[in-house]
Amino acid sequence: MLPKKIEEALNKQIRIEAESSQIYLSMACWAEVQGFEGVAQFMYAHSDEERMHMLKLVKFINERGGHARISDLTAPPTEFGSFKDMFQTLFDHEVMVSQSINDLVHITLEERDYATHNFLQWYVSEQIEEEALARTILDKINLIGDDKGGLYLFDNDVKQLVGKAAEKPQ
Ligand code: OFO
Repeated sequence: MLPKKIEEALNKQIRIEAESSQIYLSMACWAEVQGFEGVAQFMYAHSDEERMHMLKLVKFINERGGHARISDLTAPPTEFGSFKDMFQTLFDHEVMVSQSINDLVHITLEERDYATHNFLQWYVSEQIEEEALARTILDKINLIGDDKGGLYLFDNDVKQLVGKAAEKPQ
């Protein structure tokens, strides 16, 4: 049985994952209308991943006798300034998600809910990867600056990352 406190905390995380999915979907649209196909593909794929993170939580809560609650969401921005700003936003967002997962893990220890603690380890590893990926992309874009040719190559580069992410076990 899922302790009430854990159920509530996991439901908050459902909302965070759903909002992450919406933010990356909005980033995909912003990149796509500017003709940056690689970045758009990367963001569409990332948005799908976040939805999968959300669904994993939904199933876990319901299977353990809780009730996953689907709530309203805060609308994401629709403009992101520059690619550098956008990837900085992505990185900062992932750092916030990692903090939220850490807080959740902490609550499971307080409540002695070792099943949920074990379940959350997948998210802990996932966040290490996501932060590392966002950092790599940010480093690249900081090197390029506003150089148009560089951004074109960057867009192609990011496309390769979509294929690699698809090979990852879920
Ligand atoms: Fe990108 O974060 Fe989900 O967990």
